Amino acid sequence: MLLAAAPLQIAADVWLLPGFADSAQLLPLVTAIAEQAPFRHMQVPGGATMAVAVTNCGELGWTSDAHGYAYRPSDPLSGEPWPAMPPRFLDLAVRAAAAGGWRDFQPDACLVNRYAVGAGVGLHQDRNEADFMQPIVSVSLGASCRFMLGGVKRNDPVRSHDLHDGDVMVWGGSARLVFHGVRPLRLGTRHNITFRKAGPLAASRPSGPSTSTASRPRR
Ligand code: MD3
Ligand code: FE
Repeated sequence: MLLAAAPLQIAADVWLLPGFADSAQLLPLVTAIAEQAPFRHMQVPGGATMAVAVTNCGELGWTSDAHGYAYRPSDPLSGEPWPAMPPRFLDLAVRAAAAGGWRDFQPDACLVNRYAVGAGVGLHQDRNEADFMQPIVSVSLGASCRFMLGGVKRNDPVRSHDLHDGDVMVWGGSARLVFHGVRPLRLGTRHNITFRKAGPLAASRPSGPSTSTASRPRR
């Protein structure tokens, strides 16, 4: 049994769950994912290469290239589907979202970031997901980092917080589109796992009595 502190609200709709995750259980699963879908440094629009190395598991994976960002069902390096999301990952993500107050989190995408010394990510928003009603859950493993938490406008004031091994962050609602980043790592290696509901909103279904395929209007 892990000793985890009580959830801390660090901003509106942003929760920190200190020590909620167990890196000894999770890091071997990260290693197994990377054996199927290796970490790589993706290009970003404009032509630069990310300092952070990434891979994915789950139905959809976050990708970037010179043309833009996209969630894709398969790994562009291999053409194969991303590795399945380990049940322990899904369980952790759903429990963390619930601890932050989001009761129906259905992540279909899991981005795994790897930071070496000197690697960081500048202020950005996560806005390539289809449904901003769903939160994001992020799990920090390994070396501590300092992350930056801004507001919904790029020039809003930024506050810094430390994230340590096993810390989990959950944010959504009014914080879903806040700018955030990670300062370059000073020491060690850090992994971060983020869980998102990336896929499209469910198609709206007729609410009346069910109709046969034959009588359904065609489009
Ligand atoms: C966002 N990852 O993958 S998650 C990303 O640590 C990403 O690897 C970073 O940004 C990482 O898109 C940051 C940590 C985090 C923490 C609190 C937040 C992101 C946040 C609060 C609001 C919005
Ligand atoms: Fe982000």
